[in-house]
Amino acid sequence: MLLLKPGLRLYKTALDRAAQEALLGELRAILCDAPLFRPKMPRTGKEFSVRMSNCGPLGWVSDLSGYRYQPHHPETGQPWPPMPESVLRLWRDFAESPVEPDACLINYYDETARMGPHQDRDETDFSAPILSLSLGLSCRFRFGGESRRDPSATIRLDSGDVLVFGGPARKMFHGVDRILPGTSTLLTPTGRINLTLRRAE
Ligand code: MD3
Ligand code: FE
Repeated sequence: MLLLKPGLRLYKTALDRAAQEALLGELRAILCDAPLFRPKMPRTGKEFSVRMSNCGPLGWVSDLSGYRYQPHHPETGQPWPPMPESVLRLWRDFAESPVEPDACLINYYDETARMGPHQDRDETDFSAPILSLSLGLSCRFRFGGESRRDPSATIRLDSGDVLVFGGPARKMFHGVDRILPGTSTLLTPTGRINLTLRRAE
């Protein structure tokens, strides 16, 4: 485990290649039920470059009316598929939290997608950490402080890495500067999948 700053823990290759492939099989089944959608920015309606889906009781969505957690897919109207046991196990193994996650956001990045610096503030309980798992192409991940103006640093996240954001790191600014093409053969078509496990309510 690497402590990047207070509350920010990195576990390199928390999942080995076989475990990544097994989890990917489960994610493919989830994405058949709950297809990736392209969220839009509130007010402007500008589309995200990242496509998203969710599993678990609640899913994060964004559209013209705002950001929120809701129990159904915004396009199919169906409830989100359940969180796989392997995903819950990740939380139990690494999150060091007594509460269970009720939301798992699935982000898909093609080679050109990025995510600008932002804070995650749509949850009601900030005492629970957020756990992120990276699969597929590596990325340059940027993290800073609680103010947008605070200095920031970057690290490379590779397939199988787990990051846990808790305590003083829970409200830090963070984003994905860019995807690094040619760094993984896990996904076909190529790209990066990031799972974020959260306690939304
Ligand atoms: C730090 N996703 O979905 S995961 C997001 O790689 C998001 O897809 C990025 O930021 C991705 O909101 C980064 C890492 C992450 C997730 C949540 C955080 C970092 C965080 C919440 C608080 C602080
Ligand atoms: Fe975020």
